[in-house]
Amino acid sequence: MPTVHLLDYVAGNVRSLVNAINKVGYEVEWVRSPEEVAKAHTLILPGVGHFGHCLSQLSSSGFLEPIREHIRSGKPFMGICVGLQAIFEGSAEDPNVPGLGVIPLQLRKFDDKDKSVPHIGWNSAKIRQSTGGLYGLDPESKYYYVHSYAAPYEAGILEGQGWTVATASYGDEEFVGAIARGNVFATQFHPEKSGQAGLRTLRAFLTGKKTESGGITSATTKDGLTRRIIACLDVRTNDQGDLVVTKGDQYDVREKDGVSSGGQVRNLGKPVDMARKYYEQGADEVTFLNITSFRNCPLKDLPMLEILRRTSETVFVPLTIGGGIRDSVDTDGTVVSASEIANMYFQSGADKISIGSDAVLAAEEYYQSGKKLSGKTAIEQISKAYGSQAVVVSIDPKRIYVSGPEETTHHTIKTAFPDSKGQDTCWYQCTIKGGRELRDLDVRQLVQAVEAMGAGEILLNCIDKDGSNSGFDLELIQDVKSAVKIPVIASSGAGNPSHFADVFAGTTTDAALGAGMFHRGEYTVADVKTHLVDTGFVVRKPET
Ligand code: 1PR
Repeated sequence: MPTVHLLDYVAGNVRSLVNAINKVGYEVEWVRSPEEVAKAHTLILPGVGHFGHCLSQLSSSGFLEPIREHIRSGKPFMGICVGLQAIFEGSAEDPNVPGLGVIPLQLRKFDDKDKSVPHIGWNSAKIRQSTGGLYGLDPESKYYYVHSYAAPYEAGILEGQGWTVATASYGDEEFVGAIARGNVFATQFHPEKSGQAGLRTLRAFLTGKKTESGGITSATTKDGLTRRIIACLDVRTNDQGDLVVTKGDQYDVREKDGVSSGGQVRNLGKPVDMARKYYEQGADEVTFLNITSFRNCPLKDLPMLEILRRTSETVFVPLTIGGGIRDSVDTDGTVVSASEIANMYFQSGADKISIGSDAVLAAEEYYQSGKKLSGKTAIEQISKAYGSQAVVVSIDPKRIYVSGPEETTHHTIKTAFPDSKGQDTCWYQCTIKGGRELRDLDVRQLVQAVEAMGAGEILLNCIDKDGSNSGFDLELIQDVKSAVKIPVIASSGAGNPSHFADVFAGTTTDAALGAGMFHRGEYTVADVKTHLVDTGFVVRKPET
């Protein structure tokens, strides 16, 4: 296999990039010191975390000049995500840290007035010049982006400097999605997470086919994010000791034996095989939740790491892993920080980690301290090191009815679905340990606290709706959407494709997740997307 050199300057998730490079027929060799840069023919700079963190690491390790020299020499260079941002002069994210300065322009933050930030999901990369292709980019394809800062696009400026530019729009902001000049190519999106469309671009770059045009595809030409569909796999060990995909009914995952529950753990299949099936059906992301992680130390939970490793070899869309991400003590007494656990997951192929119980406890402390950020919570530490987009907070709320807002100190909503006593006011109580323990914290308090701590996304479950097949809790979802700027994933209750159309039409949710209806084989992810297209929504169509 021919070799590609990948710059290793900071711990992070580059496993999926290595897998994607292998997939298109190349071997990866790491560049771990500035001296090694010179031996690279094709050099890739993957981007991890913040602009300032990335550039400071590169600078303090002495990489900046060797990278500039590589670029000047005319040998192929590719930057991905923050790797694209690095070739600019600087970023509003860290105004005191200079970039490589190949492009004399500054990056700026997306305006969050009327949209979620970070910008997470599948968007376009349309070439602005009318002639020629660009490393297989297709104006009809969708690519996976995850970032809060971007290079704003102004027609003609970059082109005047000899760059070919592909752009995407987010709300009314147009930004650089990919850019190329001579030996330099950079993408704001992650080709390694963009399914076949991303692999096509990576292959075209590595084989030097700059003018190759895209090869497909889907019918949509509309700008902006597509409706993101996520397949979720709750994983746990069954009574035979095998790691299986299971699915609860209001979080009870045991088979119901006549009227009472308490039978065997529901076994719906094998995690790696099912993740791959959903990827092939067109899932935009796959999430694994290790639902019994609170019982044992995740460090001993090697099968979950193995599941990630194997899944990331064949699934080229973002992978999220949740369960047990908190400061822990290993069985031999070693203290292991949440960041170290997250790092193990990232190294094994996860793109995002999801925090449940620990986020609730951290939010309680945040309010007890008068809304002071300690800097020590798992959310703060992981988002500082890997970027907020890598930190999802998974919430397991329960609906609590009250006679009126005065009956509780918590934030209430008026509901169109009164309880059996006719009470039409309710609040959403946070729980931990998979719904087993109720806490004196409402969902609004939780989401605002974790947003302040640096979480990048909310995975919003609902215990009342889980496994009910009765549709999402639109009231809960819209209430949470109105409380935060970060993206929200609606979860719990999907029973058929029209429930997805309902949640996109009835709320401003950023993504929607399904589990049971996919696992039981009642509907495929493709069925959901077909229905969404039929009802007027834009989705990413999987490419072959
Ligand atoms: O608290 O950080 O260790 O994380 C534990 C994680 O495990 C949390 O994200 C929590 O939501 C999850 N979890 C814990 N117990 C259960 C359980 O089911 N007994 N699963 C559980 C949560 C909810 C969704 C589900 C949707 C969609 N599962 O992920 O997939 O409700 O289901 P549906 O479409 O079939 O209705 P920590």
